[in-house]
Amino acid sequence: MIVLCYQAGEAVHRVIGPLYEQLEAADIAYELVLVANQWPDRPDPTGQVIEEFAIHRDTVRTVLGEKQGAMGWDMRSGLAAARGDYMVVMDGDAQNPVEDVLKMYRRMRETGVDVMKGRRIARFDGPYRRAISVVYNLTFILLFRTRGIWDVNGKPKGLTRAAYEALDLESDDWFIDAEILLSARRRGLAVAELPVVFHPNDERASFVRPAAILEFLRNMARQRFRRRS
Ligand SMILES: Nc1nc2c(ncn2[C@@H]2O[C@H](COP(=O)(O)OP(=O)(O)OP(=O)(O)O)[C@@H](O)[C@H]2O)c(=O)[nH]1
Ligand SMILES: [Mg+2]
Repeated sequence: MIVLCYQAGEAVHRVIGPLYEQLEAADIAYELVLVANQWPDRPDPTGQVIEEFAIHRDTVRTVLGEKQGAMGWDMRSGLAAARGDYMVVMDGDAQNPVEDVLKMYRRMRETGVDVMKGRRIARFDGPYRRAISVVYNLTFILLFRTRGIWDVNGKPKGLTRAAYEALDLESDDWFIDAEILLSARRRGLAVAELPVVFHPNDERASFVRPAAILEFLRNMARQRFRRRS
């Protein structure tokens, strides 16, 4: 189980505390990988917070490198550090209910799918974010013909180890979510969705600003062009 903790600070306890308790109670062999890579010029206290959490818990490990990319980089560094047969990634900002991690793991085992993603059926992060998401997902379906898949960026994201190895992910930014789905489809892997609820971020404003939207558009165009050539 991998939690992306970048810039979460003390608030990360709201996620890793309950998640650890649930994993301990679940009677499964697990490890919890907490990722808080950081930029050298941007202090982030989260590294220390998760180190203190991990130090007394054998099943908890930290990934605390120097950041060389955005969310995709962090997700890839967490996946690379994880050793389990199933990997489930979630954000450390408490927007997803913690219990969805175990729910996804169990659903993956029951159904035998290779890749699973959260699909936000109820989201409370505001009309602006919802609108951006709808436009993004419609554009995505039109460009890539991914009918049946909605909410590309929904988390948690679950991968079997075999799927992770086959996907050979390379995105360093937000496009990693799209890359997982497109790459899985290209390889004929089974992808399924888990309906989830998405809460507002109480700690900070959305990171999805105009620059992020431009980055999404650039990525989609690049990927689409690559597929054609
Ligand atoms: N924004 C951002 N998030 C990062 C980065 N690296 C890792 N992350 C992780 O990515 C996760 C998702 O980012 P969020 O900005 O919360 O994404 P979101 O919830 O889809 O969108 P907003 O809540 O609208 O910002 C966070 O929990 C971070 O831990 C980074 O460089 N930038
Ligand atoms: Mg968030």
